[in-house]
Amino acid sequence: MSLGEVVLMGIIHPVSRPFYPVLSNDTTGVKSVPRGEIVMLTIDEERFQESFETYSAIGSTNNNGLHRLALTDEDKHVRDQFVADLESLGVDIRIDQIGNIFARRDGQNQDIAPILIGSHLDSQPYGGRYDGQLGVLTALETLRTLEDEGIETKRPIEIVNWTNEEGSRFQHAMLGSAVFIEKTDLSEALDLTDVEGNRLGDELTRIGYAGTDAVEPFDIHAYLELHIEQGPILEEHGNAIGVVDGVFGITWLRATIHGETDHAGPTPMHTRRDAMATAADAISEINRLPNRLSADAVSTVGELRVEPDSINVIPDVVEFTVDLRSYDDDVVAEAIERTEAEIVAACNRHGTTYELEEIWKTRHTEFSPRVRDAIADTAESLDVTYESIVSGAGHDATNVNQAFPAGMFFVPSVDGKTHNEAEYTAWGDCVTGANVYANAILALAGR
Ligand code: HGY
Ligand code: MN
Ligand code: MN
Repeated sequence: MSLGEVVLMGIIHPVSRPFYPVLSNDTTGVKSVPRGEIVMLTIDEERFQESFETYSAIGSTNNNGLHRLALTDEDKHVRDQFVADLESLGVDIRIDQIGNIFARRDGQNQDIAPILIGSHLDSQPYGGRYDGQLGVLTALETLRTLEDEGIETKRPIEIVNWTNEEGSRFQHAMLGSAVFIEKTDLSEALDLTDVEGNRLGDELTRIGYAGTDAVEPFDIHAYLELHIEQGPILEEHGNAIGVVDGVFGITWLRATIHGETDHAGPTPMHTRRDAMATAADAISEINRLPNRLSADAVSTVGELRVEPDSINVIPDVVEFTVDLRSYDDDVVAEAIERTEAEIVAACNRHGTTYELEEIWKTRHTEFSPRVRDAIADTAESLDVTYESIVSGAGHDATNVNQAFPAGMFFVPSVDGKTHNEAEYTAWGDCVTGANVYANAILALAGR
């Protein structure tokens, strides 16, 4: 029975007053819900806010952001907090070999595929408090609310914190979920190193999250992730949530330009083989590329490394990364070709050479209509305004959707700001999102 039917049959509480579960007076402790009665869950706002503040204090920066790179001590501390919260819920916790933390809340029928809920707790170097964290805490609050109401859903519910969603310290992004669906090889992932040469597998061991559970995709009935929009649309349109149709395709490249060191003084300009001047030319052209490709195409050069990095030496090696995205995979393919053409042209001008490596590629994804409908039906039954939206940011749901029916919805980001300590979502929007999420999970899990 889809939520739509249940909404028609059930009692719908006007959103103006707090809605509360309509439960039978069954005294067995686990209250069962009479057939045909719709149960509208209301999360515990105080507890939700308290958790948000507790988690935000772990790895917090002076500007109210988060510095919680994957597998650092800060990530360990927030993982420990998450595990402690799961333990007090009495759910069955598992940690897999890439450090994904799962926990399972039993359903009436243990043999049918669970609903998977969650997001990520790692952050960008100077990121915001909502990216990823809000999704994990919304999922945690959903389990807590189901517990409060003594609701035993038909399906089991699994909650997850994915390892290294951001891909900032260890490239590539959405790593834990990619290993989970066997898109990225576990041993390759464990051998990834950060700029200081720390190996991912060793860091998992160091922080105590090198799980022993095999990384293998268990059957999932539906995955639902709540995330901040990380863009300006919902705020501009005044809608409370964005039901995500799909996510951009993304490709990450690493370019290395080779020139020749020489003295900054006596070396005439026309004899130089300047790797920095080459990179500068190429980067400014790469930045102009998207306008010539499509309305949604974007390109970003986020990392730059220079050798020998000395003020009076012409650089001989310059390395930079390129992040290319569009909802149209052909546009991304075109952007890759044109990026390489710009690098070749710049090398020809400066007498330098280059290497270009593809670090990561993920095609665009379109989410499950069934999950999208469950979100939209729930928003309608709660009288919450919503619109369809596409995500330029990558998410773990992209990977899960390649193996199981997945979906996402967004809550607004003030000024669209994100990957920035100023990232902010009004608390009322967080609570609205959490109520929609809890009820959509209840609808998907059935009772
Ligand atoms: O790269 C992304 O879009 C995400 O923040 N990992
Ligand atoms: Mn995120
Ligand atoms: Mn992010």
